[in-house]
Amino acid sequence: MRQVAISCSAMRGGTSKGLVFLADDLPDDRATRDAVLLAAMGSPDEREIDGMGGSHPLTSKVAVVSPSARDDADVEYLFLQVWPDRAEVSDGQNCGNMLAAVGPFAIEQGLVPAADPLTPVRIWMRNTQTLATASVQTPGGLVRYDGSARIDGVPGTHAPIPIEFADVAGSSCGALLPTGSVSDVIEGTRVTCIDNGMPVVCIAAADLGLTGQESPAELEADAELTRRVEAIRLAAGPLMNLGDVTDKTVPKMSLLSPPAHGGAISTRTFIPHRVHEAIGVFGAVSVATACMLPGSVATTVLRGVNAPEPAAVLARGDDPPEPPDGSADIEVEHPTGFFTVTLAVEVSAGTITVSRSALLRTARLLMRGEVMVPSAAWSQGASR
Ligand code: NQM
Repeated sequence: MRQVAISCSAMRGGTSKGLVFLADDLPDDRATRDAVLLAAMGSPDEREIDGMGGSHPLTSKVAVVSPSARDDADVEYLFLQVWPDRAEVSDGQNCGNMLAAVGPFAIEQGLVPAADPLTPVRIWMRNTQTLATASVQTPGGLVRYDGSARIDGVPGTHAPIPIEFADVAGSSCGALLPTGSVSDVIEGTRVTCIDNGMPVVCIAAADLGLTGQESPAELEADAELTRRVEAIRLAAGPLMNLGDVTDKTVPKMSLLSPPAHGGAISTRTFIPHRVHEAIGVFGAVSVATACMLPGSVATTVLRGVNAPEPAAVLARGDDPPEPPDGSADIEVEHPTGFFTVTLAVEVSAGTITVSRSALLRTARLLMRGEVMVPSAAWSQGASR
């Protein structure tokens, strides 16, 4: 069987892992591109045994990077989720974890000249048409991966990659609160539907008969729970302007409970069928934002516990005496630790605008070379 070699890098981005390609190295035609990526990753097959995928949505990811013609961006990033067990490649969501790999990759590939000692890389995120700036350590003009930054869900320490977002509210659903309300009842369960970079449905774990401290494996094994969560998700999709979400990876379903380890809130997140071992980047940003919205499921869960300061500020009323800048670090607890989101909000006439969000990730180049793709993928693409 003839195989075709395609240049790519294998990279860890945050708590995810996948292949990173230059757009020019992939077929232009979308069906052919998808067939090539499925073959490269070994999908469809739960174990992805005949490819590079890691048999879990978090390790079956692809980032496609290209130079940008925009004035406000250096490079463009398209995230593609390759389903391990289904012959499907989806651009229907963004991924803030693989985003962490884009800056280092762009510098390594010569798309962005390295400064010394730090290179800011402005990244246009094509999935959500929004902008991020990642600061990559480049002492002596070389990308540095080692360092002292620790993120939960990744062993060891690495060079920090702080990432800033200007405005990601409503980037998938058209509005921060796509249903027009801070809380709704869907399928008999109170929810907050929110999109601050990722469409997320927040549910109080207690409303599903859970403590919220269950392990991902326990939650995935609970057939009645997964059925109920999926029923809420399918009903929430159209209300969040996402249409029929049966075959989509959004919205994510985040079960919230009071913090158990000194953070702001505790989470268990269906993404949407497997349960995340941590929490997605934009998933965490959206949950943290819900913590700042009076009347949301998150603030209800937090009532009486150590709610983050902005929630208390905002709860004082629609017209606070001094406009609070509302900047806060919110520690989102997840199954393997914490995810810290820095948020700045502005409140005016009772409406909330998220003016800034920031967070810390790390990334590492794992392998650079060529992925070998059976040539049959090109004819499969033509018939897709
Ligand atoms: O929410 C998992 C991940 C993600 C996506 C998912 C992500 C994000 O952890 O920005 O990073 O929710 O599908 O990589």
